[in-house]
Amino acid sequence: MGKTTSIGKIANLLKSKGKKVILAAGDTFRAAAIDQLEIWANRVGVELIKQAEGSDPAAVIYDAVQAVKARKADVLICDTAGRLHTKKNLMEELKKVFRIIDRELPGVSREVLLVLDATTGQNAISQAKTFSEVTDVTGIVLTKLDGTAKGGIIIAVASELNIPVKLIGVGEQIDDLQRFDAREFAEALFS
Ligand SMILES: Nc1nc2c(ncn2[C@@H]2O[C@H](COP(=O)(O)OP(=O)(O)O)[C@@H](O)[C@H]2O)c(=O)[nH]1
Ligand SMILES: [Mg+2]
Repeated sequence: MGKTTSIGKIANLLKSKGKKVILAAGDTFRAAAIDQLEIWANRVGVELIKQAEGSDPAAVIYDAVQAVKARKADVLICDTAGRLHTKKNLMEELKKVFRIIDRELPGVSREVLLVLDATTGQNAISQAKTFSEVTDVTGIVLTKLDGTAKGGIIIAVASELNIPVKLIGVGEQIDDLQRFDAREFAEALFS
């Protein structure tokens, strides 16, 4: 895991590059998830669009898209739930969110980042396979690479999945996010 934390870090990175960022609290499953994203939004200094716990994530995203249009924001980052015990519902939820975005913001460039916890090893890879069956995942954020996890998981993820690792999380702080460069990584390994 590490989705919400990664969103906070990515928002900070984009804001520091002058982008106007809006966050959407699309994980409505738990109130704590909304609060956590709100803390990040305040820390980074970006707007958060949220609704009450239990509301329809697609409705939150709809509101967020309207806010993006009204404020002429550059980037909208949507948090999602990640619970796999309700996989089918989660996938339906995600599809609905994608439909809203397609309809309301046609033609905008869109990234679907899958956040994987490096400490879960092979489990991360099977999770990625499940997700990429239903959604067009454009990149992976591999978190918790600061812990005991070995960089080997990056190689496994990169070789077993056809999805580029774009960012890596190396801690819980706002700056603990790095761009991942496969070539640099390989050179460091073999030099
Ligand atoms: N050490 C470490 N902890 C992380 C990293 N990314 C997230 N975490 C921690 O992992 C926990 C779960 O993260 P969270 O963002 O809430 O995951 P989510 O449930 O997928 O949204 C939190 O305690 C985070 O501080 C990372 O790159 N390194
Ligand atoms: Mg979360």
